Amino acid sequence: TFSVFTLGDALITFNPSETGPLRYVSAFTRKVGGAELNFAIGCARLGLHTKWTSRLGGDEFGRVIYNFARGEGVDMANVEFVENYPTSLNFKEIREDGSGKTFYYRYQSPILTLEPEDITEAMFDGIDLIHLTGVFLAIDPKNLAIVKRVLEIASEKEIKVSFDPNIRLKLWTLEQAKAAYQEIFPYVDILLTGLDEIEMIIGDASEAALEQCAIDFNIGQLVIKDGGNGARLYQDQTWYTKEAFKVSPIDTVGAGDGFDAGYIYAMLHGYSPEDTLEFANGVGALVTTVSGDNEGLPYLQEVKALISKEKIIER
Ligand code: KDG
Repeated sequence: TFSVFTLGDALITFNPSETGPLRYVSAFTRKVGGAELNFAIGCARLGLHTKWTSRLGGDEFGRVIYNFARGEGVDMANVEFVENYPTSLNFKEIREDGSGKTFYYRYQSPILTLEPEDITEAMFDGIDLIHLTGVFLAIDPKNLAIVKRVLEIASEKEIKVSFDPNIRLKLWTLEQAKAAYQEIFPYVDILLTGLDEIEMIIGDASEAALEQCAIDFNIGQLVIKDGGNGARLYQDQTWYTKEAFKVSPIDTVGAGDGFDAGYIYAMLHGYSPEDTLEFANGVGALVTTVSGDNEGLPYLQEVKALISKEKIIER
């Protein structure tokens, strides 16, 4: 079994009971979210050993997140509770097509208590891949130092690094995001980015500009996610493309994290570039068919069934 490491904040996510403007929604379902935790759950469901590093509120909601993640089989050895830092909340608005808006109540997140010294070499024993995202960086300027410490250990131990910019302009400005990415990209082996995101970051999403970005930052695998239009990969001076699966989305939040988990699973297992993209597309598509940020993350058999169009016996 391959082992992956990720690090990030989690929130209680409130999914609306109906679509449309949040101001008219009066009932919500309490769920769990957080980009890196979604990724961790995705990896665990596919069968990877997944270590998540985080800090949770020492409150009832912190326990909900802990028990949920542990129940999904995520390795919680690096997760601690902190008192007097209430768990952050995220209220979602969802439109008819499954897309939506995010309303954060995230002021003093428990993960602000994580320090660079808390990152030890021993945490990375046996780790095959480290996955980081821009959400963690966006939460606090200090988190760049933590990420740099992780990247230092990654280069020392020659562990592959994947990164998803996950731009959240409700948490920081594009200028702040770009400055941080400039520092991170040179250490990234696999960049998993939305097409709109990379366009915001480098100002141009033409193939020539993307190829230049991969060269400038020495990114071995540049993966471009484009939702319902499929995904592309630039690797060894070659472009690979794979169309998306046709599904009826009801909640698209978390699809990108699922794609990342699928990509990393397939890549670690030596799938070809096209098969890796197809597997990742499959995971992303399945996430959108279930309400919640991570509930739709599939088990291995479910992705395989989608890809091979094999019928799962249901009754
Ligand atoms: O990628 C999905 C995440 O955005 C969601 O689960 C909540 O972590 C979150 C965030 O900060 O937006």
